[in-house]
Amino acid sequence: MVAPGAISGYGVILGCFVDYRVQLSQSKAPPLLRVHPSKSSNLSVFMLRTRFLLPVLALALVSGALAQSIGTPFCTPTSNSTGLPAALLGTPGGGGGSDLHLECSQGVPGEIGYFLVGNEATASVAISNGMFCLIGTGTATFYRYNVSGGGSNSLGQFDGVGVLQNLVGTSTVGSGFDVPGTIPGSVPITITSGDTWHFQAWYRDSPAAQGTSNFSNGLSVTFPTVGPTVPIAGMVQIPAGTFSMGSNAASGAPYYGQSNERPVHSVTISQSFWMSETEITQAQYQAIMGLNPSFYSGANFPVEQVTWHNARAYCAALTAQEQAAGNVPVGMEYRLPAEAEWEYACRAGTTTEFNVGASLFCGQACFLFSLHSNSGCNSSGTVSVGSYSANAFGLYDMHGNVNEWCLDSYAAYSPVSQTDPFVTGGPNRVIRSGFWSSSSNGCRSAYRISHNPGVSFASLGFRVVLAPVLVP
Ligand SMILES: [Ca+2]
Repeated sequence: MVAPGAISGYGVILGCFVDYRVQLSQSKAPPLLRVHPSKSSNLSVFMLRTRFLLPVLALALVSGALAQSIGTPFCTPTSNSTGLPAALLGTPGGGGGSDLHLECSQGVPGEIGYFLVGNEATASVAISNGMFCLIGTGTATFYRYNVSGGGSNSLGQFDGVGVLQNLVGTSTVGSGFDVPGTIPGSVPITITSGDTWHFQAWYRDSPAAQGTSNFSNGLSVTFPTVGPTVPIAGMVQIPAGTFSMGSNAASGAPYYGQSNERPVHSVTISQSFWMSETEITQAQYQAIMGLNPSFYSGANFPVEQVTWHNARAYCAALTAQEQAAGNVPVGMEYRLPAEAEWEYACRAGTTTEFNVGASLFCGQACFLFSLHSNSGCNSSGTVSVGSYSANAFGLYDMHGNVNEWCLDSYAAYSPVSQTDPFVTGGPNRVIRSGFWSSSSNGCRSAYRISHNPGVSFASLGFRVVLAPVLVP
């Protein structure tokens, strides 16, 4: 949330209005606001008496847009030269980070204007021909939104029917303004769930008379707490829990346990997370990244021939997409699974070598050879994801089909019990699952290999989790 910080009054308030005087003097246009700190208007007296507190950036993280209502009007506007008061309305949507779209209608056609945001609503203060309603008390602060997004003096303009819209057309907004998730200012403020902000539109009227200022009504908007997370389709919620990571399987047939799976150690996954129920498909990858690098082609086949970097780029793009839709909880992201998350999810409560029991037979996964039946499985490449039964968490192909990148660097295990382990700093990245040409041994829940993150194979894909942010 916002906390008061350094004190600086005039910079804030003058930043809102004096910019335009400068701009207009350059263009030989009349002044916009007939106020100045050295003159005794209501505003200047107020400014001389009041110290505005600049807010400092809150540490709270906000991810995604905040769906919200249209706000509550306050502050009676005065009529302009058209005989009408400018009307500020808010609507949800528009794609801005705050999910608030502002429109100001009934302004004066051809005149310039912009939107203001402040942290306090107040009784009207007469300025020129209008009523300014964001001054508040001594701790109030307010900022201007640059309507066209084209610089510090980006003004909007009222069109032929008096609707404030972009002046230079640099925004994708046809009319009105999508409020971003960040309040401008020398120290930008992120709009946070539960915040209330107050909006007003300023505009010029009667240029023939050297310009007068007017204002719309005010609009108070409370941005509600973000609702329940809505993961993308195909995500399965994995509960928090504790499990034994690794394997003590003997080194001989049919398991061929590897020394790097020892010592078995206790791991706690402290927080519930979501995991994609299948490997990321080629259709999913194509939709986000616009290309399909796979060797075995099929929309519902797993994407492969992706490097660890490619997989991370997919996750970043997916996160950005879903954050924009307001579907990513605070402190979470779409990313590759940590190795511990992967094995925990694969086991789904089992302690056997496979999540289907002590053995893996043909017909239970996409792999090449079962050491438990000593038979080949006629596997010659990847298959559609989800072709075999899911584990107890509802996850498919945790054994076989394609190998799967994890987020971690590869390292030897420690016997120490750990919570949310995550390894960084090594040259190679962990790979899990086994693939279409693996023996059953290579598909075991604890089986782990690693590779340079820059390699890609037709055996290697990934799945994603929606989980707490980790920085590899
Ligand atoms: Ca797999």
